[in-house]
Amino acid sequence: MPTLLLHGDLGRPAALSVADLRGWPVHRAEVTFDCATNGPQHHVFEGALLRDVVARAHPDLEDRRRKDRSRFVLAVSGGDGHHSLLSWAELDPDFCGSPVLLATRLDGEDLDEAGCQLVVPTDRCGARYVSAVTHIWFGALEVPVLAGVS
Ligand SMILES: Nc1nc2c(c(=O)[nH]1)N[C@H]1C(S)=C(S)[C@@H](COP(=O)(O)O)O[C@H]1N2
Ligand SMILES: [Mo]
Repeated sequence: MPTLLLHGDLGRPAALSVADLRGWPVHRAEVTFDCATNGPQHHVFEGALLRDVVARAHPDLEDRRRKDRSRFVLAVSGGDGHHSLLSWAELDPDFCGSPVLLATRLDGEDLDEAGCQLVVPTDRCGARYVSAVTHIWFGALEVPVLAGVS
């Protein structure tokens, strides 16, 4: 069964199957997104809120001011090498509070065989609806300190 690896600046990184993702409250999203090649797509997704899944992995966000939380990002990878980025602020209720899902069901069919799918209901286009998610990296933007550059 496919699993996704949730890793990065987390106290408790996790390998999660689609069945594991059913351990969070289920949210539903009925969405229409545009695909550059196939036109408008209409789907019903059910699954866990990505922010709930990340919260249980002990992200390095505790006691951080909003301003300090605003530099965290999530990189979501599909098994075929398709990658998309989200900012933590998109998910954080103090900012956009977008109900981004890790879907366990698509149009009434379980995704256990295929792997979970990222659902960004606020997106107009389908590019970030990453299917067969294998990795999610969570972490903060760091500015490199380069010797000799000021
Ligand atoms: N893993 C993976 N997910 C992906 C893509 C991809 O190439 N690989 N394409 C994206 C794009 S561009 C669109 S429009 C939607 C299409 O979703 P659909 O096939 O369910 O209509 O999937 C998205 N998710
Ligand atoms: Mo697309």
